Amino acid sequence: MNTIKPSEFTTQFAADVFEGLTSHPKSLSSKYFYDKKGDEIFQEIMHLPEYYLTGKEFDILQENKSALAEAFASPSGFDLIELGAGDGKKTKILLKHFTEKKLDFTFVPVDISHNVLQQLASDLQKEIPELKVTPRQGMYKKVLEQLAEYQTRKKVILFLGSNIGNLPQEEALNFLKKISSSMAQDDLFFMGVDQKKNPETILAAYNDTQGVTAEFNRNLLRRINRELGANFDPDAFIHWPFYDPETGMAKSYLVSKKEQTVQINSLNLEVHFAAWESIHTEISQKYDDTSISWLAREAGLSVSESFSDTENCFKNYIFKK
Ligand code: AVJ
Repeated sequence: MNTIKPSEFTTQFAADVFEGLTSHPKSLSSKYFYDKKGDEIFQEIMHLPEYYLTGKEFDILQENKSALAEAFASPSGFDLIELGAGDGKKTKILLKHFTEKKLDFTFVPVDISHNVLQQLASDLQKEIPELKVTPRQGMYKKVLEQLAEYQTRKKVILFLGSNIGNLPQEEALNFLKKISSSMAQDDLFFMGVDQKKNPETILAAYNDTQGVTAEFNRNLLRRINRELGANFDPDAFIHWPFYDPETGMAKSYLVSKKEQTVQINSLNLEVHFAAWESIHTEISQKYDDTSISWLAREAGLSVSESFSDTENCFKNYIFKK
């Protein structure tokens, strides 16, 4: 039936979808959630009452902006490099405060999407005209390597929103090692991490009552329909998130409500689903101080300061070498 070899696929997306849906158990990567439609749904998620992460981190930044200004500032100035800048809503708290305090710094938003960067740069130009912005388009890894080479002054790397949670432990560690190796002695890494907490609270964040997160998950099937000419019926799959308090792992699945076969034309592939067969789509790992310190140590970093809300719902850590 399939005459196309994975190595012949024209995009990474096509190759990964083929790989994921011909594996047992089936899986798809959450990094493919974020097409144009997915970006929009994620914006909606960030405003949901159940999705506490965004609001908590916003409050932590607001509450601690002076302490952060103090920790980041340097006599010869610094570059504030944000990985996965998005719309910069949370970062603007810091950018505004640092600008008011007349800190000498340049904001370097890094994103894979040209559009996102363009939008952000023009937004910032309007909102904070005095701010120096130097966007960098590309993959984090590449950009980090380039920045390490051309470095002339202190770097502060931001990675907000608990995006680290989407990486399985080994990849999270490799990511931190990559960060660490791009850092010079005085550089800092500032990361937001969702914390272990009441399992009910975590589960609700990934299973909102309006079904927005369910649509976010199903959008992956719609994207495969759009981009790879498939005929998934998204409503034939249920959104199934669950949280394991032992590992701190929130996992999301799409579960086939019935036995069915789906055609993916561009992959020349037929995918068979048994009734109640799953596709694993996302990990949102929750951490605590112990697991974060361990990861940091393994990566050659240490926690120099941490900031949290009163319930330790979410934490932002400053790491140094
Ligand atoms: C953007 C990766 C932090 O895992 O909480 C939100 C993505 N998925 N709802 C998360 C997401 C379902 C989010 N991150």
